[in-house]
Amino acid sequence: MEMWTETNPQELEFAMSYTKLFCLVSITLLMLFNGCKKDDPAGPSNSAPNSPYSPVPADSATNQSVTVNLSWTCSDPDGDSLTYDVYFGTLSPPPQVSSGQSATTYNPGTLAHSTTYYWRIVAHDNNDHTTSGPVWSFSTTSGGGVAGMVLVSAGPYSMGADYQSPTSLPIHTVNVPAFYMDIYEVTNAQYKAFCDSTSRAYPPDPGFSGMPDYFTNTAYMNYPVVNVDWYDARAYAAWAGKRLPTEAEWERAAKGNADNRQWPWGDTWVAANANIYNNPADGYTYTSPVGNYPNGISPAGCYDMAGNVWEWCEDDWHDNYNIGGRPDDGSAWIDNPRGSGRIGRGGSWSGGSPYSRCAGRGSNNPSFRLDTIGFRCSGTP
Ligand SMILES: [Ca+2]
Ligand SMILES: [Ca+2]
Ligand SMILES: [Ca+2]
Repeated sequence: MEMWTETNPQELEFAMSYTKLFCLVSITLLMLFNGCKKDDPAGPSNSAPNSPYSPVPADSATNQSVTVNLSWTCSDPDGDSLTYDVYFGTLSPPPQVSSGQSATTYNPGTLAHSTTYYWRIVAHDNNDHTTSGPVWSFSTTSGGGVAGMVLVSAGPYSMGADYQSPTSLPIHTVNVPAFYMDIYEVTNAQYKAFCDSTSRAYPPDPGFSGMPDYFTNTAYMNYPVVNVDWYDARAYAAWAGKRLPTEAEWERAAKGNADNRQWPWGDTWVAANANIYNNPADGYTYTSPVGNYPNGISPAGCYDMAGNVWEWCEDDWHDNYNIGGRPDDGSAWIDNPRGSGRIGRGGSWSGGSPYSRCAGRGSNNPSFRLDTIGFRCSGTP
């Protein structure tokens, strides 16, 4: 019987291991069960919301309207009600712009043309779970033309006026083809980009009291550039892929073609609509930021066509419109050889309201730099 009582060491070891494993699994299961009970005494578990999807505009979409509304879709595996935080802007990642909204749409207001925007949605369920969606992007249309410009329609209008000095006579019909016009006067920031990329000299400081380093100070980057001569203005326009407006284009963009109005907004002077001299209602002693007077906008949609800074045009100066050789097709009136004066339009911060009228005309030597003269550009479609 020795054989029977003899113990096989391998069998013993296996039996002991099996017992150990059984105990271990039992203890683990017990711990897990107790753990669940401890963490979620209320009952069924909660799942986080699904990631927001189906963005409108679609991710990476181009040529989107500047008035586009954002929308998206989202759901929760448990059917919980959801709220959303919206992040939106031109930076990536974008900053938060809305918090805890229940709507799956967001209106970002009117956007800029030719700009890329980034956005992201964070979904919250009503059980404190959060899911962040990816960063989406889209870009806006150029406006059917050129960024920062309006397309002025073709057609006849009455150029000149009898309310102004004889230099604006006679009133005559001009047939201007469609053209683009800058919405704003050219700013310090825009002109500085041109100088920096072409090694052109910065304009002299105008010395406006209380406005140090007018051209380079970031506080004035959205103010109109001044102290640029006609050649500077022309060079900038060419660099920007544009050109200087003709005198006929400038006046058409300022007063429209429906009536021969005196100012861009109508026939009555409104002190709060334009930056001129000795006019407390406009709020500025020297120049003002471009686009500062929305009620002074022209029928074409251009700002500051009355006052702020005089604006160079392409044409040579002529004392009135009776002189032979006047073009009536909207082109620039240019002498051969070129004359000694160039046209300026719209008056400035340094002149009275009569000078800011749409048909008013000024002349300066093309090489003069003055703290009252800037410009805007036009373009051919
Ligand atoms: Ca949930
Ligand atoms: Ca003023
Ligand atoms: Ca102006």
